[in-house]
Amino acid sequence: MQFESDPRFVSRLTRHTLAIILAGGRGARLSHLTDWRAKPAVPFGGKFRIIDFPLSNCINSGIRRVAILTQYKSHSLIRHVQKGWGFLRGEFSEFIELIPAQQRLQEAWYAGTADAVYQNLDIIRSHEPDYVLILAGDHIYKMDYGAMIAAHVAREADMTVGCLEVSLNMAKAFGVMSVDAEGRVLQFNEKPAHPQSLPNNPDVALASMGIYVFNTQFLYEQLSSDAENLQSSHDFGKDIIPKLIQSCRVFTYPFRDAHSGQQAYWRDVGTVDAFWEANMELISVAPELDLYDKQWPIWTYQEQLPPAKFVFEDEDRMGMALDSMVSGGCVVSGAKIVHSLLFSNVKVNAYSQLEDSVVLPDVQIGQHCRIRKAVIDKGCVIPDHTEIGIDLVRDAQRFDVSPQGVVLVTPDMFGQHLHYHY
Ligand code: ADQ
Ligand code: ADP
Repeated sequence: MQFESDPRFVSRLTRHTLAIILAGGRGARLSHLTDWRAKPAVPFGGKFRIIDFPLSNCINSGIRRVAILTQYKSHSLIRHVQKGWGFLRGEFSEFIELIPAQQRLQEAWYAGTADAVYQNLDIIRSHEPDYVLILAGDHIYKMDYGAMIAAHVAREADMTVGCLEVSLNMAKAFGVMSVDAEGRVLQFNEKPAHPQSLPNNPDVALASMGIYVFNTQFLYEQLSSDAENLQSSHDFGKDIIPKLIQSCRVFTYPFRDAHSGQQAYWRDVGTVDAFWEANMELISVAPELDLYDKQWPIWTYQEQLPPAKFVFEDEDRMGMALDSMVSGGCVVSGAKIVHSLLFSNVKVNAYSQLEDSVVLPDVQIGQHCRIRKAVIDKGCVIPDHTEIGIDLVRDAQRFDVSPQGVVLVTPDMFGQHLHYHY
């Protein structure tokens, strides 16, 4: 095998790969969390934004040429990437480049995901990569893309699709595949009404992660031919892959943990419930997603902030946090935080109680507030005596209550859209 005869095999592949992160989608199911920002810019895990995960995966995998395609409400995404991800060295041909939709080939914004890549083919060409790795900007996972590209090359594939096993009832939201014994894709159905299960397990389907490795020349040919097809919606899942599998070598790459061989952690925090749950999971004793792993650090932009502070005012006002994660710049003054995740710069004032909640950066919570099972968006100023998550019927009149009873509160709901922090 090439791996054994040439120990530099994988690093040579990653060095000749250009990653393209599709970061233009709104993520409408995240409700008001994506009213003013693209889904990849949504804060996650106390100090990150979702895009930090695919970006960190690229850097940790040795892929140092990355283009980020943006479209929907990209201001805070662009600002974050510019502030936090400018450390690569142009002299070594390393870059993380932001490419907004700009009607470069036609007088239209990006149509589907394939069109977003097609409209930038000349930029891709100018970098002369051997492989193009197409990624979604909106999933939480830690993955070594080098192993996926190596598998692609070892099988002499034209295209490789990262895949996961998902339960059959979830599969409707994915591209669903069937494969032969070697993992070659035989069928691909984008978001099928009746997903096909695995032959050996009727409860499970093989789903696309929406991440792809292409041989560069092959990608040019496919996108150019798709662009001429007036019937096409120019989407990888809907148009390109189903057509390719007839005549080309398209393989799956199962995303497994390198040590255990089990399916690895991967979350699409696409709904308020999933977002709340994935953040809450991080608080548990040994979460599946290890943010403390020095082998695979997640990078981000972070403000220089003082340590979190817990102020004991008197016996009735003991500032404390139990079973929680609290980021820098927070001040919990005579308030009680239980099983919650506070992002940077959150201030919680006396006699307030917070439980099972996720509080995004720059939030101020007044005195005597009771907050349960909530997601509080960045920049909210919560007035004294506010109750959230106690009476869901009343909450539904002014906030957003999810199917599983998570209350989402944004600055707009308090008429506070001018309180913006930079
Ligand atoms: P979806 O997630 O539904 O399915 P889509 O909405 O096209 O696919 O988004 C894919 C990625 O592209 C996201 O990161 C999104 O932000 C971005 N994006 C969408 N439109 C864009 C545009 N016009 N410009 C730039 N970026 C854009 C896909 C696959 C499925 C697979 C799932 C896995 O189509 O087959 O199962 O991902 O989540
Ligand atoms: P993030 O919370 O992702 O950091 P920002 O606070 O920077 O986002 O907001 C993202 C963008 O949306 C900014 O350009 C901001 O001015 C704009 N924005 C946010 N809320 C509103 C609003 N209510 N009305 C108009 N623009 C808004």
